[in-house]
Amino acid sequence: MTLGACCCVGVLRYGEGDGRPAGEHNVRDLPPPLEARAQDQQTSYDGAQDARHDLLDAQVFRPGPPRRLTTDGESDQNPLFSPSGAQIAFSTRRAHGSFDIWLMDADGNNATPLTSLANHDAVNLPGSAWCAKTNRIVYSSDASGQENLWTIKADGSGAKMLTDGPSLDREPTWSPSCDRVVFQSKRDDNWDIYVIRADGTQLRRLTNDSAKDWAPNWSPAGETILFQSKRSGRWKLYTVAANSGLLHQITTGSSEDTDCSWSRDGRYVVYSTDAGGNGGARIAILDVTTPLATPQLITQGDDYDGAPCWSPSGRTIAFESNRSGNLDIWLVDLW
Ligand SMILES: [Ca+2]
Ligand SMILES: [Ca+2]
Repeated sequence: MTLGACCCVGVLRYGEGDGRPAGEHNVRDLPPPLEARAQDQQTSYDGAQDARHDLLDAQVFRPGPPRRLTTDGESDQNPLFSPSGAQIAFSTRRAHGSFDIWLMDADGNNATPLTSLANHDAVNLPGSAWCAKTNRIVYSSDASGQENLWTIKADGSGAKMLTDGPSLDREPTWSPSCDRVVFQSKRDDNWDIYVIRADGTQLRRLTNDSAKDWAPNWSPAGETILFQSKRSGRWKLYTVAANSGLLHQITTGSSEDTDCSWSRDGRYVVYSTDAGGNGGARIAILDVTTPLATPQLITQGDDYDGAPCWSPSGRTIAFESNRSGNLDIWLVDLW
């Protein structure tokens, strides 16, 4: 696919399809026997956070009906709450054929372009891509002719390129103090997770696996980075410690789990999953601080819901959905 083509499933990525396999929907695994789980704990993932299966039976939240926030005929994707919660940034092709980042009020009013790159793309990730301290949004763009990381102030001024060179750098988010950016890059011929300081120095590779590692989001609670990886054969969620590189698998089972980001207190992870329906994908929430916790579906139905982002107040999830017939930004209140 050419640059600028949208996969329309999963977090928006130009140039590459989501890879979600057909015919694997409506599959809900039972958890493996206790013996098998004990073995898994030793070999593949964090025993303290065991049992991230497709059970979907947690009852922590009481979500209301989803509310549609945008109605434009073009694709509106990747909602990103401002630090105050008053605005939402998103990626859209409204202005011209390429993607730009737009801002709107949290009620959907006053949508205006933040970037305006005819013939080039600018794409933000949901989650921790908008820094409260500097009011800068970090994003990926091919404005220089190559796919690099950029930052821009939320008033549209001061766009700066953070990485350069021919490597593919995508899907950046800030560390909690905004002194570092975590992102996915193919600079070593393989999609892995990297960290770089906000001044463009001290690039570090965090993962090194032949499978795709995508869409990292930095925990607001500390030095843990959440991402999605296909290293088990399906998209599953993992965390990696920013300092030690220690890896934990967060979700297991037969579902495809993507588009992960954090609640503002770092207790919950919100993500998109094809578990719990007859196709499409739904929004799920998982408590990653409680052993044996199971996910809870926050949206229902067989449409596609993806790219969720938690509001700063904690009450609302913004997400992209095709339930209206094309991709729009939707909200769901958790109580
Ligand atoms: Ca990899
Ligand atoms: Ca739309």
